[in-house]
Amino acid sequence: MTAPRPLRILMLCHSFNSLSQRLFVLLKSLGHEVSVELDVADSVTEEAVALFRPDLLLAPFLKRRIPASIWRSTLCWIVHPGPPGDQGPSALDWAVLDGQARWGVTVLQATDELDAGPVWASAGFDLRDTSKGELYRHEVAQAAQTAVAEALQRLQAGGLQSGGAENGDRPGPHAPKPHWRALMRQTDRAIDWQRHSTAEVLRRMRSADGQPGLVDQLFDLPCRIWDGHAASAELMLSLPSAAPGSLQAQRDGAVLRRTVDGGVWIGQACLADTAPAPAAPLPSGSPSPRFKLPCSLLFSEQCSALPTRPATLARDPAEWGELHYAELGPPDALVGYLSFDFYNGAMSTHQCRALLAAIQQTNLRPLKVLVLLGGRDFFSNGIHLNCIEAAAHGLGEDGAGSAADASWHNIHAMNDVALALITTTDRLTVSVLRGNAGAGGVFLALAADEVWAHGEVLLNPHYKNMGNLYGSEYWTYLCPKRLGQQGTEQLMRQRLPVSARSAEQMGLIDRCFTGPPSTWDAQVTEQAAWLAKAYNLPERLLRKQEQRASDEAARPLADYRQQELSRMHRNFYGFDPSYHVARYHFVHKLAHAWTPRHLAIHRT
Ligand code: COA
Ligand code: THG
Repeated sequence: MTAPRPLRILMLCHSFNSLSQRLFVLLKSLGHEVSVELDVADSVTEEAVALFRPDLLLAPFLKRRIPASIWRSTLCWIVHPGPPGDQGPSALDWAVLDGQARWGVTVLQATDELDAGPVWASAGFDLRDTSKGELYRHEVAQAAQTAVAEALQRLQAGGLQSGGAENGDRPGPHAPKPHWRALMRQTDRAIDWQRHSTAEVLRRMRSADGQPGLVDQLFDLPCRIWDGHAASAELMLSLPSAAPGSLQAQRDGAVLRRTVDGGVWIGQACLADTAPAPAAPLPSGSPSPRFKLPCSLLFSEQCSALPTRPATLARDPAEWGELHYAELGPPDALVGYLSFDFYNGAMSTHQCRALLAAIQQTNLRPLKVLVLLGGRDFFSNGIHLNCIEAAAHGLGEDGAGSAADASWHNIHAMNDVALALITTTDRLTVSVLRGNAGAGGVFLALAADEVWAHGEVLLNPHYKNMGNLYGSEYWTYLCPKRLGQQGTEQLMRQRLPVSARSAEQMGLIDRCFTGPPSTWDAQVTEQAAWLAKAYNLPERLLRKQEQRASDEAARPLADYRQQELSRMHRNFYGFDPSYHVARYHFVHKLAHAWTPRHLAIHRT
């Protein structure tokens, strides 16, 4: 049997989000020629189809209707985050809110009726009790890859003779019963604090994760909220009794709100368009922010009256907190595990400083190996663009008076974390990417001796997409060590997502776990324990110390930092406003006006 001919595939997306990127790297790894067009306007999509003449148009994340002028002449597939038969724009939201036990992803053909076309393939998964965003980036992405790969096999097995739906519908393997579910409204998931249990509140919040968030009130101001976590029973017992709905404490940027049977930590909020400014001392002229922020930053004035209830580092993981530390293994082969589960992987100045303090605390422990686990959902996405943007609204961390100052503080704080890792030479350090990493978050990972990744992780190891940012985190030291100068330049120039597997192949990371996802955590502990008790560990550490000393003699780390930061200073404070414009667009989620040329290869 001859290998099927590669296809020309045009991806049409509302934005080039994590699911689109996962399918992009899958299609490229299968040898197809892939171009991307963002869904700006029908006429622009028609132009893209005319230019690229794709065999297939694939829509992994599309909110608008594909016009008949396109789906009648070109085979178009929709990746729908629901099982066969499920239809509508809020598929995952409903699945989470309804507490479904199993869910799925369907590849269906676009026709006139939304989500009702022939099914080409589907894949199912068990629905974990977690947020929509996390499901979307893990289970949904995984099932989407399986279903798209299967649909492509069917397409290639049947040849390309039948194009659009009109020249011969090809019914899928199943004939699902259609079930339309309308757009979820805020009233469908509204919280009644006088009535709903903690579990009920969390389910409602989790159904709204990412977008659109859940409409509620904090400090009597209408807002949308995200990032809910159950408070422990011990903590609730330690607090004065209060009516359900009362705000009682703060921790790690979150506020604690009492429910009828416990409490919920609320991490993030965004003021409703109708809400007045949250705090009196906003500098005159600065509009109040209308984007997602940590609650304690958005409501800093109100939060000053709430007691802070910090979580200790090494504690029962059931007690929620962003940072967590645990040790495993015998005293002579002790492994420390430090996780930093920051919402969306974004790391503000405060969060970087807290992480640095935690790393310094672990330095006092007699460890052989320190494992940096990042967060469950993301390893890290670098500096916190929303917190930086907040400075332009008079809400900068530490009183940063401008977004440029806030960016400057944040990158210094990130660099301090990277520096602490690079200069830890009395033990081995390992970064474990359990979720995606982007920009500075990738290079932070490279500051460890070894970098391992879960099999389905996606990396975006470049900075330029954020208004041509130069980048720091010692990338000019760390990346050439792994890829050489040429490889580094190519990676930075390409600005494309990279799968963990290809990152391993190119030498950017050391190990990518295979096998079922349920085994990855166990593989991490097994491998880390093995490193810690390896007979040659003392020699390895000696070599590491010698290498660091000779690197330092050749060119001090301070020099790398200074060179990178001089370029970043220009990005933050210079004449070219590209970074500030790009960040503004990103944080405010403004619609794309065009597709970046490095994605739309049909336009180059
Ligand atoms: N600083 C601050 N924020 C950062 C950041 C940084 N350095 N890096 C990333 N982020 C944020 C992004 O702004 C985004 O914010 P959000 O929580 O407001 O969405 C978040 O991290 C995740 O990044 P992104 O890549 O944009 O999204 P995703 O693809 O990983 O996540 C969902 C997707 C589920 C969260 C969300 O986009 C969604 O609801 N999608 C719906 C999909 C769907 O059901 N479609 C049906 C039609 S077919
Ligand atoms: N056929 C065609 N185009 C499509 C799909 C299709 N485009 C993408 C679409 N499937 C993905 N699924 C949906 C399903 C429903 C809705 C949007 C995308 C939807 N939208 C409402 C609207 O646009 O008015 C309301 C949504 C809103 O208000 O945000 O119902 O199968 N040709």
